Amino acid sequence: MSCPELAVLGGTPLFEKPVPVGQLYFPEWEKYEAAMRGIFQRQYYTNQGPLTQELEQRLQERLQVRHVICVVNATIGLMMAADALGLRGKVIVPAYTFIATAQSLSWTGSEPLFCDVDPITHQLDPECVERLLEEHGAEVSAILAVNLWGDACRQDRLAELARKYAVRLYYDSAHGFGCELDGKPLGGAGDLEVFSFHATKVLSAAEGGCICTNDDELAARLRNIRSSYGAGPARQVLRTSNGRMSEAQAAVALLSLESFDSILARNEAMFHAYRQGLEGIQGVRLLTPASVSKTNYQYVVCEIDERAFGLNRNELQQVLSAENVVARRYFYPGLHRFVPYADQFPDASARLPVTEYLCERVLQLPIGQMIDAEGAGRIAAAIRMAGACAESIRRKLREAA
Ligand code: T4K
Repeated sequence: MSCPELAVLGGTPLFEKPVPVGQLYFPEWEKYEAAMRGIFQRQYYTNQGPLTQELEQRLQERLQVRHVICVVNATIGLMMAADALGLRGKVIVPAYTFIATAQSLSWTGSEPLFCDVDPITHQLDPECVERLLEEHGAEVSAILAVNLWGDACRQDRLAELARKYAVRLYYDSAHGFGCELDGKPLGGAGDLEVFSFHATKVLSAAEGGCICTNDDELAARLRNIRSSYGAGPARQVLRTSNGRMSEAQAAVALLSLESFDSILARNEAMFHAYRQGLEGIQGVRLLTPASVSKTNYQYVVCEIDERAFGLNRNELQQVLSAENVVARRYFYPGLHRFVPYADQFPDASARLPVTEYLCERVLQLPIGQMIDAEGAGRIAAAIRMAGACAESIRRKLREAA
């Protein structure tokens, strides 16, 4: 590849159609049609139908947990979790995560207390958690940790802190389905874990998610919240909601589960193609999930160092966009800069240096159904060329602005 071949400098885009950032694995049409026919024949759409029950059973076995409670999406799952845990006051949460993590607290009446993350792994930093626990004492009722990018937090250290300071600990594992820590599937840590089965996730229900717990009482409360006192033994709860997963969602998730091993194998091949293709490019760091014993390759995450690469992250995103590669800036900005938190925590930026740093440098590259290992290699080659042609690209972008 040479400079003029880059689409931003007048070449032909690498891909004819935009390639989205992640996953979107669709089941085979014939299998989907058969599953939908079953729903039509049974005339049963939702409310713990046979497909949802089967999915919960299978997930319990796979994740080795006592209870899996399927929900309409992970955001609602996190809101239900905060209510079922009876959280009040402040909840420690990373500032570097998707907005839904903190919003689940705002919806249920507690206040996020933003914590920084580790610069190498991007996971919640236990040292920062401990500082906040010391500083805010009894005002803190829980730690909501996030297992990010197909990797995991330092769960042993977080569990120690939760015990020492007598607070709840639960996990937003939206990115974590299929990952293993020390050979054990994510899902059974803390009081509970919440997974996302959004279409952009490795396991897809189109929209969907589940809450996992080994606590029988918590599970009973969650089931009452999910269905407005519908399924399971009755429990009085503070608030009910409608977090039910439909049979159509469960059907997609069951088909996705059937292909799960081949999905991970495809992802692995793409990740290796990126690793090979990006090797040795100055100023581009590809994150390799290192805390887990098995990753799901949920995201391909790069850090761009402008000084070494020649372009900053936003400029590289524009270069890739011209190639029809929809690279994303997850997460931008840090949660402490969103309404209403920016007004509530005006000095948060100074306390969150790693979050601030990552929000300016991190870029996600496509992985999943819409691409393959060869395509990943071509994207990596375009990134290499962008670094080599940085000066001309900058000039071109300035002219276009
Ligand atoms: N916690 C964490 C740490 C999370 O990352 C998330 C969600 C949650 C909690 C909440 O989980 P859910 O309530 O969503 O179950 C996306 C996803 O929608 C979201 O699930 C994900 N994390 C977040 C990181 O990214 P957006 O708004 O940035 O992008 P979206 O979904 O519109 O699409 C991504 C790309 O895929 C686009 O380029 C368009 C393409 N696309 C998307 C869909 C849905 C398609 O081509 N076809 C499609 O059907 O949020």
